Amino acid sequence: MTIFEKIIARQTPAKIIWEDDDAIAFHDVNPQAPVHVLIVPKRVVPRLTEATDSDSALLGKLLLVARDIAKKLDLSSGYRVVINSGPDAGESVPHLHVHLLGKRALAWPPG
Ligand code: DGP
Repeated sequence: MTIFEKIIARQTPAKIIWEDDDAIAFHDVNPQAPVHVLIVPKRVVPRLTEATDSDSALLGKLLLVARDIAKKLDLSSGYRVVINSGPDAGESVPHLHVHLLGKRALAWPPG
């Protein structure tokens, strides 16, 4: 069980800000910006590389949830949405998730 499955099952606490049958969103425990939210599908897809065409609705939903949370948290001056897939990207939890970062200027290119 990944840490995110434990959060979904309420076995590990998290600051949950949104949830429905398909996904959950909570604040990252190690925030890289004043707002750093993770949007996580409840069904385990380990990483984007392993997503299939049948996951298209779920993947689209994660982005639209990011849009809605950005609005709710007033990220009106901009925000970044990130998916780390695999070791070179720094993926540390093998359960697909979308990072939503905002409330500060974010450098480009990323490190
Ligand atoms: P990634 O490196 O893309 O796999 O991102 C994993 C993120 O998960 C990382 O930013 C830290 C966060 N994280 C890890 N463990 C926990 C936890 O127990 N609670 C919360 N809220 N976030 C966690």
